[in-house]
Amino acid sequence: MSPSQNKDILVGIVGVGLVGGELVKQILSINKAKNPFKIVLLSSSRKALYTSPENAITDSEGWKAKLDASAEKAELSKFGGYLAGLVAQGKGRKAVIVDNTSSEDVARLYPEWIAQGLSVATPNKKAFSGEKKTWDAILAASDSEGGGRWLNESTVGAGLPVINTLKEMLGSGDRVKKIEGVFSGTMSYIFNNFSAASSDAPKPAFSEVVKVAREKGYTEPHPADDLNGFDVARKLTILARTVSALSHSQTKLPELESFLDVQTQSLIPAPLEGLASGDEFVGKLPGFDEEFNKLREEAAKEGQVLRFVGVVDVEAGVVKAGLEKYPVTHPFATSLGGSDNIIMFHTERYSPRPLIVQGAGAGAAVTAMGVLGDLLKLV
Ligand SMILES: NC(=O)c1ccc[n+]([C@@H]2O[C@H](COP(=O)([O-])OP(=O)(O)OC[C@H]3O[C@@H](n4cnc5c(N)ncnc54)[C@H](OP(=O)(O)O)[C@@H]3O)[C@@H](O)[C@H]2O)c1
Ligand SMILES: *[C@@H]1O[C@H](CO)[C@@H](O)[C@H](O)[C@H]1NC(C)=O
Ligand SMILES: *[C@@H]1O[C@H](CO)[C@@H](O)[C@H](O)[C@H]1NC(C)=O
Ligand SMILES: CC(=O)N[C@H]1CO[C@H](CO)[C@@H](O)[C@@H]1O
Repeated sequence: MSPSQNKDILVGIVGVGLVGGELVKQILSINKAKNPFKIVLLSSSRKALYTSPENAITDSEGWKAKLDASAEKAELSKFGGYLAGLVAQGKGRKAVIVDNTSSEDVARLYPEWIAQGLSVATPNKKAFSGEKKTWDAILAASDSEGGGRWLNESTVGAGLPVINTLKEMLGSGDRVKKIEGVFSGTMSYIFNNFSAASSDAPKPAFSEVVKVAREKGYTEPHPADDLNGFDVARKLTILARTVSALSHSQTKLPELESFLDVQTQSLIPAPLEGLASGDEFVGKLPGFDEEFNKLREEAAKEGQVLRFVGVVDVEAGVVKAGLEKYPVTHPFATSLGGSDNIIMFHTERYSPRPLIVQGAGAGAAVTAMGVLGDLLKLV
């Protein structure tokens, strides 16, 4: 056995669609002589494909047909044991499971996987922003003898360096005062269009902007799933927990039992709350355009725009998501295009001018990059 074989990192990918597929492609594009990754498990919600490390997936096109033709059902409970078994057979081997689903069922298995010595890398926010007891179980499993690591960079801002930036600031003793940003690509698109910085820009109705965003595939099929603010609340929970966990001294931040503890302003008009159909929702939204118009006009009179932002105010001990006003000259007003994310870190060192991270916060290529960046930390 060559020494390099001992450094194998076995990869299992649960959920192979756009980004999962893109991740396979990015892993296989690493120079063979230097590539430590061996893809030995792929799974959709229906089927699974298991291979030995010797027969790991190497064909960035052919795997789809192989997975479709596989006779194995996707049984989540088997994945951990399969990978742990392979790790036990090769000295120095490691294994990581990539969860590319938005499934709560998959997230629930992280503590078990990590306790088995497997690492978990994922853009799925559910486990880290859900019930505190799940997150505590992940921490405990990772701290236990032989426990694996958990990697969460792509849960906030997809491939943008957000969590890593935060970790390095806190680890080196900087004190974070406040993090504020536009964390939802959908909300970014909607308000960049609805409330543009330039006074010459058209002033479309709110319902029209939402309708167009939906047609372009920027919103969930039911726009209320974006307008409820929960996606932002989940991302803020992950940031707030990370600040609390890694700050050198105790912070005033609340202990969030789950993302539901974040003060979140929903943009769903109360009478449309709970409508089951996305079409019906979009059909009735024009009835509420006047309210949004008024907010835009008030802001414009003050030389401001509207943005849906998330704030982790460490000094005030507040975590909140909602509609805020920013001057037309502010980066949140001027530098966002399309569905960009932007995140400002106000810290003791980055003061008075904050550190700013900005760019595409969604999309297959950048999200897969965020995950692969995490995998490279295991090498
Ligand atoms: N897309 C982005 O730009 C982006 C950016 C940042 C973060 N994220 C996060 O990435 C995750 C996935 O994104 P998404 O919204 O595209 O999710 P999605 O549409 O629900 O895709 C889920 C994928 O996982 C598979 N799957 C679902 N449940 C499963 C289960 N129980 N066992 C095995 N496989 C299962 C599905 O299989 P089938 O194909 O068989 O249905 C599908 O391949 C989410 O957590 C999302 O929040 C996405
Ligand atoms: C808003 O979107 C519409 C439709 O796509 C487009 O014509 C318009 O230029 C956009 N406005 C701004 C300010 O981006
Ligand atoms: C994200 O991962 C880092 C380790 O890479 C960890 O310190 C931090 O607590 C994690 N945050 C959450 C919310 O899981
Ligand atoms: C983050 C990620 O990888 N998301 C992808 C997971 O798989 C589904 C399809 O099965 C894609 O649509 C997502 O983009």
